[in-house]
Amino acid sequence: MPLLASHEILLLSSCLIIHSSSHRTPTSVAYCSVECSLSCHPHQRHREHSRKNRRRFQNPLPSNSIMATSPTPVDPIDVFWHEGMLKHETGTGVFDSGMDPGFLDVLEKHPENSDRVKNMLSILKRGPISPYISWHSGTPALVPQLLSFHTQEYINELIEADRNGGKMLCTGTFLNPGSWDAALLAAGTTLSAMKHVLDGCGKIAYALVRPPGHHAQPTQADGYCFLNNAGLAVQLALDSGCQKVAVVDIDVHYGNGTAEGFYRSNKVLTISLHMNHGTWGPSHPQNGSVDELGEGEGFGYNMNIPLPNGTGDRGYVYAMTELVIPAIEKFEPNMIVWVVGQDSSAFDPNGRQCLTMNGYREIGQIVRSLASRHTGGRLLIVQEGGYNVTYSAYCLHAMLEGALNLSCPLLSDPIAYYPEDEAFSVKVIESIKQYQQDTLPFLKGA
Ligand SMILES: *[C@@H]1O[C@H](CO)[C@@H](O)[C@H](O)[C@H]1NC(C)=O
Ligand SMILES: *[C@@H]1O[C@H](CO)[C@@H](O)[C@H](O)[C@H]1NC(C)=O
Ligand SMILES: *[C@@H]1O[C@H](CO)[C@@H](O)[C@H](O)[C@H]1NC(C)=O
Ligand SMILES: *[C@@H]1O[C@H](CO)[C@@H](O)[C@H](O)[C@H]1NC(C)=O
Ligand SMILES: CC(=O)N[C@H]1CO[C@H](CO)[C@@H](O)[C@@H]1O
Ligand SMILES: [Zn+2]
Repeated sequence: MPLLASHEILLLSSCLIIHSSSHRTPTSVAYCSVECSLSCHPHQRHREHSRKNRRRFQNPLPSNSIMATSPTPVDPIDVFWHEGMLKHETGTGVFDSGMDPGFLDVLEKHPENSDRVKNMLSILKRGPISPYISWHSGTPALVPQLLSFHTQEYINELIEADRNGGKMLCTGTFLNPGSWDAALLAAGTTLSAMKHVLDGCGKIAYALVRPPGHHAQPTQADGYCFLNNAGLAVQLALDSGCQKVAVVDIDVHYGNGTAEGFYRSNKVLTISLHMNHGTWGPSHPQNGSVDELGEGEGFGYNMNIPLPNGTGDRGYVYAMTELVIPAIEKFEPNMIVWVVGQDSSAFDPNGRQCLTMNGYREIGQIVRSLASRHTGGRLLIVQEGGYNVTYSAYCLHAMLEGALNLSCPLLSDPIAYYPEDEAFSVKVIESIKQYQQDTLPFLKGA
């Protein structure tokens, strides 16, 4: 059965809006500069910035293109990227093992390869969402910046592994020549994106980065991750005066590294929705189960939401509505970090969660509205996993559409979806809810 052409644009007649040509002339061409203060409050500068960009959105595509347009002009998403991150080579072998058994003629690429990110990049550059994207270049992190999350000992270990020409740090996690520079770029690019938002230069920033980060713990690498990009950004927000930061991680795997980094903190609410995969050995001792709640002052501020296989769009939206929204409302963060992996999609080789573009779009809308209510709209999005080279890009597109709160989809889903076992996931989510309400001090009586 032929699939829809990749460039095919969903045309919904109810979504065709003809813009009036009236719009305000930009009053300033200044982008963010030193004038932007490092504060945790929405900044005037942002309004000028978005007004400038609005002009472009009035007529985003050549006149021979047909597209569904948003009724109101929207603020852009500021995407931070650097092509040096493509230089992290993860090799080939049996799945992610790096092993050649000798009897296979065709060895596949490691799932965390640069192709996946090339497609994410190109769908944002050349796809129908491109008019809503504003591009920024990332820069490498400096070693002292890494010490806000990682120990000096661990960083020294990585530097030495790089100096010695590379090392497998744990199963599937290869630091090869070029990897360390890419990892520094991923961390630095995420920090730049967070700084952009903190400085009031934009509201929604997306760090399109690899190698991923959410499994990297303060003292060890894990699950294709070396440096915890999101964790470093959270720490930057705290160091810049944000009192409370919420992390919502929808990668299909438990964001154990980020959880571990803030396990004893009540300033960071880490929430992770993931497949109930359990622990996977010495590099990932955490099970991601509901009873891993944080410790000391941080008790109750790590919420794990392990979801059954095949949870799907409606199950995820139910979990967001029943568990994530009420927790964020109670916590009242000043900043939200949305940690995204498209490996929770229906077609991912590393996951079994069956989300489709529709589900990602809806989750994006929910996260956007949480940011609108609590953080003055400020949101940092950080890229993690997502290993189906085609569908991950489409799902990223849908996520960002949700975050932009576009009224109509700009792309239809090119592949069909699996049926979901909604009744089962609802039961599981209800039991997690009961458990959290009985156990988490800040949620009691919610
Ligand atoms: C994970 O679960 C196993 C089996 O139930 C248990 O032995 C182990 O202590 C758990 N790990 C953590 C970090 O809770
Ligand atoms: C999910 O899949 C895993 C691996 O295929 C299996 O071990 C587990 O029992 C499944 N869980 C549920 C709830 O179906
Ligand atoms: C999203 O768009 C809808 C419809 O245009 C609007 O009612 C809603 O307030 C918007 N939400 C946010 C968070 O901007
Ligand atoms: C991505 O999903 C499609 C559709 O199921 C499948 O044909 C393709 O093999 C998948 N690719 C990867 C890398 O998993
Ligand atoms: C909560 C939890 O499982 N923490 C573990 C995270 O990983 C580190 C390093 O292996 C362990 O020391 C923690 O106990
Ligand atoms: Zn993942």
